[in-house]
Amino acid sequence: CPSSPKLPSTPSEKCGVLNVTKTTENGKKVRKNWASTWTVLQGSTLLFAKGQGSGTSWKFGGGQSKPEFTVDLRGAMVEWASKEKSSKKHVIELKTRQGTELLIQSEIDSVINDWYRALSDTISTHAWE
Ligand code: I3S
Repeated sequence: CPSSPKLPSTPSEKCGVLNVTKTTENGKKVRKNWASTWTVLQGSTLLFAKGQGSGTSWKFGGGQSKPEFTVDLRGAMVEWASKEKSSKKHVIELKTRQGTELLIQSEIDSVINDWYRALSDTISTHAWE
């Protein structure tokens, strides 16, 4: 991952472009807004940065750019989303302890399976923190 040279890298570090939408924020339902999103797993934190299409805004960690949104995976839950949650294929549902719910999707089977595994592993690793 080229993202964040300043932060220590951990074995679980992973990054890539995924389709992401919030569905709930602090326990309140919000309207879906799927966006192609640069996603980085760092320790027990998941960081998101929406792109602006040109590709130049993908990276954070260099200069002043900041992740648009971060999620604390400690105590979170991850599962495959039911058909009611989305009509898309390969959708992961992520619920945080802070009451944020996200859907994370990729058209590519292997990509989303790897993320599912990485998120599940991270959540189990940090379960008692
Ligand atoms: O769960 P929903 O309401 O069927 O989700 C769809 C909507 O968010 C839709 O946007 P509008 O709010 O403008 O109708 C999105 O374009 C769809 O992608 C959402 O459904 P999927 O099944 O793709 O998650």
